[in-house]
Amino acid sequence: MEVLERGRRGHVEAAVLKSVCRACHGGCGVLLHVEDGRLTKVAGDPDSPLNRGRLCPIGTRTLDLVYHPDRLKHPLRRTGPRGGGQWRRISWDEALDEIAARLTAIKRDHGPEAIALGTGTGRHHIRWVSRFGHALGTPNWCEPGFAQCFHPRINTTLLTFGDFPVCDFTGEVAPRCIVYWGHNPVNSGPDGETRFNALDSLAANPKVIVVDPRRTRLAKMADVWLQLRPGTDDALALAWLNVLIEERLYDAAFVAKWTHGFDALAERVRPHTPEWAEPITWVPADAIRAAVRLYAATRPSMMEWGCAIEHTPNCIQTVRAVSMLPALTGNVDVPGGWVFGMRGLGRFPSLIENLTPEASAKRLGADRFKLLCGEGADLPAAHIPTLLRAMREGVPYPVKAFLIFGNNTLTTYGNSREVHEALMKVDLLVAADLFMTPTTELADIVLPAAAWPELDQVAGLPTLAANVVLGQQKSVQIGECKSDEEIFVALARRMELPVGTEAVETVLDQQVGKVLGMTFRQLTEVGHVKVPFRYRKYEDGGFKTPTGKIELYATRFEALGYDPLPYYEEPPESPLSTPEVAKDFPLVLTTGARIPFFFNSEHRQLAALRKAHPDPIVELHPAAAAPHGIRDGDWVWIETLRGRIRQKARVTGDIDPRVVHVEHGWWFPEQPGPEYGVWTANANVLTRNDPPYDPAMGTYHLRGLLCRIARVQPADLTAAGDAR
Ligand SMILES: Nc1nc2c(c(=O)[nH]1)N[C@H]1C(S)=C(S)[C@@H](COP(=O)(O)OP(=O)(O)OC[C@H]3O[C@@H](n4cnc5c(=O)[nH]c(N)nc54)[C@H](O)[C@@H]3O)O[C@H]1N2
Ligand SMILES: Nc1nc2c(c(=O)[nH]1)N[C@H]1C(S)=C(S)[C@@H](COP(=O)(O)OP(=O)(O)OC[C@H]3O[C@@H](n4cnc5c(=O)[nH]c(N)nc54)[C@H](O)[C@@H]3O)O[C@H]1N2
Ligand code: SF4
Ligand SMILES: [Mo]
Repeated sequence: MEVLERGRRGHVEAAVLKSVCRACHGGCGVLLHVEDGRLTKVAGDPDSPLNRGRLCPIGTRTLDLVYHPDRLKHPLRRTGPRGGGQWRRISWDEALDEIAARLTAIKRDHGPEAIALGTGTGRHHIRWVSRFGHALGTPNWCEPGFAQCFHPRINTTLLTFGDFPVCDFTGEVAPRCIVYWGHNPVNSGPDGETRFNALDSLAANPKVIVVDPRRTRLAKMADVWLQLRPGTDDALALAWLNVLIEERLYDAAFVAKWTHGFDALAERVRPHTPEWAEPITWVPADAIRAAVRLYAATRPSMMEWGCAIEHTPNCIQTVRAVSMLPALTGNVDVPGGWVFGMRGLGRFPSLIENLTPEASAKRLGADRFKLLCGEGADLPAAHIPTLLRAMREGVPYPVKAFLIFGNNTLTTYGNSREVHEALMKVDLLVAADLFMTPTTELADIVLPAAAWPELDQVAGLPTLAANVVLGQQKSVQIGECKSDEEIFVALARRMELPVGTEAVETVLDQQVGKVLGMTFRQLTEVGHVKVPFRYRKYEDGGFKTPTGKIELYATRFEALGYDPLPYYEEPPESPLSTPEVAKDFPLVLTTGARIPFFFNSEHRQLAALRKAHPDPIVELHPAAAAPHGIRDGDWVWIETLRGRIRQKARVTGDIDPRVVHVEHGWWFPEQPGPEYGVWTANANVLTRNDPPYDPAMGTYHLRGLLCRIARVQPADLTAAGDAR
């Protein structure tokens, strides 16, 4: 069926529209069926090379999301005290006028940097948040994943490989070996790939190596599973490099021709034998050797790396060390290995040129974390703990306004209690979201955001490499919801900003037109475009680095003042670095392994998904559970130096007896607002956001902390388990 006519607000009355699911980082092609102005079915697009007609549990429940009765449908203004849960419906004009007027006043009285913007991971509008910030003149925007998710991998590889590598799942040759390093794409895709491509690659029966403290489904089918102590990936990766080099298992011809600094790296990793790594990582030296030998002997191979390696304060050097494994084995830009994409989508007009050098220098954290906030960053962002301090204490200067476009700050930033304190301090808090959350409840003005089937966008997948470009199109209008992109344009126009006032479609046309030579609407008609692909692009003119080679010894790191070679650093809170804390908190805590039914803090209100996973689950070994009388299904207190939460026990032999895993993102939409139980089971009550941080990226510590456990007694439950 063709789209006959779009309604005044861009929606359609009846059609089957090609689009792309963005309920997670996105990428699955979909068919949106619309009848009488209502979305009636969302199906996987059989023509999409990224999912071939399939959808995951979350994508499958799209109608439940779009038509959920609790969706925010019109702007709201707080009437009582902040967090008091009293609201009044207002019009968009009133909401935008008030926000525009207050932002203009803050800008005038305190400078544009006193306005900060926040958003969530990989959202359709993520780049529009920084664009709006740059149009406003503020360098301060942030996203909880920037310092600890994906961007450490992006910024590191851009500086040392000259490009960002992704796994070649849609290419000419299937991988013969896949390493899943702190990554579980069976549950978590997509994050640089799509989950269906990742699953399909297993059909060719590759050798599988898993680096994970938990025996996941992938670990169960692995040829080698390395069950490491959380937070010690740097030590383990250095030991891999040691074995590759000492046993001469690397690709000598590739290394000689295409890498820089091999001898310095060899010297650096010489002491880091598997025997050195064993007591640190808890992985037997023999198992490390077996993994490296299998990896080196089986090509082509893919390195599937995940955010687990980015959740410690030695994030960048961990990423560096792991990235060298494909480099030393020549698995770069080859069929079935790591590849550099063709950049099918034009560079996003971020308007960063609107910031003067003086304004950029004020970005919170820019003086310290150059890969996150400064000249080493692909898209610089503010350092979250520094920003929160500016909100709380006015140091180094006050941040007066925080505008959140799609982030449940109280659940996904480290150390939720401090976050709460900061949010309570700002003069103006605005939140755009699909639902009321414990975070939007603290706002002054809440804006109803359009969900992904209700808006126009483009997506380039695999992320950044963009070999497939997909068009996402508005199908229906829900209440008075507006897309975040439209909100930015409306605010920019109202504030009469010098830039950032073009219509959304004009910007999409620019992005699509430059590279694909078509308009955005033409892209949505075809659904997706596959960009012609080439391997071994470095053979024409080398890698895009100062030396033209993959920089094992990173000259640009050195120029920025960081160690050009990877090193090990014990996490700041661990059995080895803080043995005195370990006396009271003897177990190692890791958080946040992904669940297929929820995306971070989302989807807890969708009944079908919640039924599949009703409670937050803490995983612990029978040997850890027994001394506390904890049995499978019991509620368990998990406590760190920051606070305590409770989750329900899964007592399992699939985790090390010394390790506990808790799920992240939990709140309970069914419980009374304004808190919705956010202090009960939220992993970030346990985590920390204080120094030390990664010196280049400012990363704080989410995995590999210290905790203790206890069985929740029936009397505790009546006390509601409040963590505050
Ligand atoms: N369904 C769904 N999909 C998602 C998300 C979601 O919430 N739900 N979130 C999205 C986001 S934001 C991201 S970043 C990705 C994350 O997805 P992934 O990168 O796959 O990361 P996780 O699932 O958090 O963790 C992967 C594995 O790391 C293990 N692990 C825990 N601690 C450590 C450690 O210290 N070292 C190592 N090597 N492994 C460790 C965990 O046991 C887990 O099995 O998923 C994205 N996709
Ligand atoms: N302890 C611990 N903490 C973690 C992690 C961990 O593993 N452990 N993982 C970290 C990582 S890797 C990441 S990336 C972050 C993720 O953090 P975020 O990506 O910020 O995820 P959420 O906080 O769930 O925020 C998403 C919010 O956006 C809303 N939303 C959905 N679609 C839209 C939209 O189109 N527009 C608007 N305006 N709102 C929308 C949702 O309703 C939800 O409230 O969490 C980090 N926090
Ligand atoms: S994997 Fe992501 S993009 Fe694909 S259907 Fe699920 S939520 Fe949508
Ligand atoms: Mo993430």
